[in-house]
Amino acid sequence: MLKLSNANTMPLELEIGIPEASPALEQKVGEAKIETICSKDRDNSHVRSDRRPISDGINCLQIIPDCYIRPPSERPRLTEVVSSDFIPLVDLDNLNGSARHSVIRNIKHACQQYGFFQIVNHGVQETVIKRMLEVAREFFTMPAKYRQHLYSEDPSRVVRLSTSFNIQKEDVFNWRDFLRHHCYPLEDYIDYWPTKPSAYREVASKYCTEVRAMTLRLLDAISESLGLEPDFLNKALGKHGQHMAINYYPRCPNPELTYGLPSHTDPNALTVLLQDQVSGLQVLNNGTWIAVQPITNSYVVNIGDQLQVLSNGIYKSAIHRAIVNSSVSRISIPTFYCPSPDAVIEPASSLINPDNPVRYGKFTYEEYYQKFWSKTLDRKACLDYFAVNDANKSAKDETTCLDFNGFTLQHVTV
Ligand SMILES: O=C(O)CCC(=O)C(=O)O
Repeated sequence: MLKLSNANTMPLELEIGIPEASPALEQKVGEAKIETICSKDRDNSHVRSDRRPISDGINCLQIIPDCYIRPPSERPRLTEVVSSDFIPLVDLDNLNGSARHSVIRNIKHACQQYGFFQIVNHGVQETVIKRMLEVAREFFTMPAKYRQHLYSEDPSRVVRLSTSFNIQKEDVFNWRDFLRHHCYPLEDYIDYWPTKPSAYREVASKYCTEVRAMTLRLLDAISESLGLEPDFLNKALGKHGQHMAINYYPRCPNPELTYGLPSHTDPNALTVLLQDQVSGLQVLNNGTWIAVQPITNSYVVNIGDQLQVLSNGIYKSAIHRAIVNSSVSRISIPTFYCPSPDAVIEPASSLINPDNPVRYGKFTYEEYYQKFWSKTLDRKACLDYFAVNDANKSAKDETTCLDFNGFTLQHVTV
């Protein structure tokens, strides 16, 4: 049993997460919780030990709390979003036969024009996908006491439950909770993973092993599509890293006022995202937000910042965001495939030429990752901190003046 109280309510004893709780009781739980979630240590000098994810009661409120409400200029403007017919669909079965060249051409087109594509016939078993989505949902709907010990605001933790994106740095929070953990090498991390739901480790280890095999095939194909040796990207990632998140976006009283995640690019090399049947992912293309409608047993693949650097800007790290839903909760499970922390990342020399001069300096992935987590998502793009100055300023501007949240970012020289 957990004891709750705040200035306005009587102490309240209840077990959080009981599905049968009445709406009135749920509202009280939410009210009691909101003060600790929305209160902020402005100097960020220490981590609050009493902070809680949204799924721990806030999601029961009928009105969205102020600390989740974006200023009008930053809101998602959902009426302007178009549907996903534009996102290329790639059948990975065809990578194995005589159609390989045409698939690779499609991948090249998708990576250059969108930074995004969807894949089917990817080799991850349907039953493995289904079980992964089930345990993911179970994780966020079981009583909170079984997951609360995993809560942390420290991005260096190899397993953590958290909320929003970077709650210590943000002025407005995002309507999202997440469980995030490292997956590769599996034997280094599995013992830290959640033990509840009881099937979690078994299901997630199968899942991330199959996703890794699929991602390695994709990396070969993407290498080839850049005119590089098929194993170029594989080698560039060093010993490789693989992280996985379970994003839980609770039902939200007013999706027009907030985000699950505001627009951002991913810091890793390649992201393969599994989502349930609730739409919420949107991709920015030529200034228009495109909603990606879920296709059963498919993945959404997006280029991350490291592939933009390795390709010397030929492939674009895709700007995307997640919006929330007023009637149902949503689960998405991105796998972030990344270099190992000590891998040194720099543009492939064969992709540097007078028409495409070098755009990025050399850095370790660890340096990049630390920078990414030291900032908020929706301001200056992390890639800008690693772009080369002066000579290639126009190339750099192309990636910096991105339309984040409907307004153009100020260019800041690094
Ligand atoms: O939930 C989604 O569809 C997007 C998730 C995402 O962008 C992320 O976790 O970085």
